[in-house]
Amino acid sequence: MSLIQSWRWYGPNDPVTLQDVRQAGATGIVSALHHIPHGQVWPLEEIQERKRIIEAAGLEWVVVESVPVHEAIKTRRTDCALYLENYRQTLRNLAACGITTVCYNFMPVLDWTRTNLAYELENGAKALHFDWVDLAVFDMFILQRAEADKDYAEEVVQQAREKYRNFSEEDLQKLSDIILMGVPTEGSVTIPELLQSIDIYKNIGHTGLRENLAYFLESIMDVCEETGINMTIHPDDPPFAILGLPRIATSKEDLLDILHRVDRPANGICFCTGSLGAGSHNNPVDILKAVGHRVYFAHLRNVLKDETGSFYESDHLAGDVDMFGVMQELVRINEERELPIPFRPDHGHQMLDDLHKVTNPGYSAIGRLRGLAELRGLEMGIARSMNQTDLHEQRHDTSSRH
Ligand code: DNO
Repeated sequence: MSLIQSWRWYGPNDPVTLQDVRQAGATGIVSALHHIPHGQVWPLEEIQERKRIIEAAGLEWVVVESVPVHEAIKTRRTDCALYLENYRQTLRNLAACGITTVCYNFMPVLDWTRTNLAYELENGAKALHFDWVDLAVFDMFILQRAEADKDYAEEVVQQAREKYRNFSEEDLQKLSDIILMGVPTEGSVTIPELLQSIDIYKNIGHTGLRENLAYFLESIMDVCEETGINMTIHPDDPPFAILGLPRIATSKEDLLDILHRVDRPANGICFCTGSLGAGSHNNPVDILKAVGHRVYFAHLRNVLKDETGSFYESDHLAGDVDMFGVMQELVRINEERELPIPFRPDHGHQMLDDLHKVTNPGYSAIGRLRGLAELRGLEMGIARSMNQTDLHEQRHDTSSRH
């Protein structure tokens, strides 16, 4: 049984069509009802309609990414009960349609964060980039967060000051738009909103956020267990505290803490090699070995870090993440499962013909097609050689018994 080769599809408005996805060779779709405002119940009919479209194209909707967790829940605001009830209802509706793997994240306010969405590589392709100096420019001079400079290395602060001096209004606006943008289609936050949230999270802190996550999980576990849903938390991207906001899914310790606090099979992980791999404190293969029993979904991509910890998204098989090691472990875990684990090539370079198109950052077709093809080949090679080794060992066993 192979892994389910999947593809994130943003829905009927995605410039990449389901036919394109089929040509890329994926069989599973990862999708969400992005048009429904955070916190509202996803109506059964709309889920059915999305499923119908996906199936009409000969594909299967295997994972929901994401059912967003409303800020009221993350911050455990006084009105959070309402949002928890809505979340529970959305899960019931999804399960009624047979979709039982749900991805979510617990990152405060912002989802994934980059400072450049079109970082040009030597070969002319474009990648997503995270640069500490640019983040410091944003934090110190645009956001003007109190004592922001204390959170960066001395050289980063120096370089940020210098860069700021040379930045035009337009450069600043561009940087700000990129950082404030979460997932395309889910809208951006404004500077005043972000500052306000930073204050709220200051009071919650790291410990409080961990407790709020456990409270969220405990509040939905009965629905998950009744309906067969597995929740998968996406690691924080990047995997460190930024802009003074706490982060609680950044490392092996964090993930183990999440699994132990709510120690139920439905409390699972979306194993994202790129998010975890961006932290020099992380070894993705080692992490997968520790939490693999609860991994129900995987995002596979690679990153290359420099000495300051800034990074860009590199080719899927070439970077700091040992993709061979990850795939080997994933194939091994999958062998023991009744239901295969879906993985998707997470992000891809904007390349070839896509350079002339307007695409969702990270989600153009051709770069992901390349990633999927490489990962699929890697999977096949590993699975075959594992089976051959098994066969060889079996033969060896029987012949030695004679
Ligand atoms: C970025 C994605 C994230 C992810 C969410 C999951 O491309 O990996 O946006 O979908 O964080 O909730």
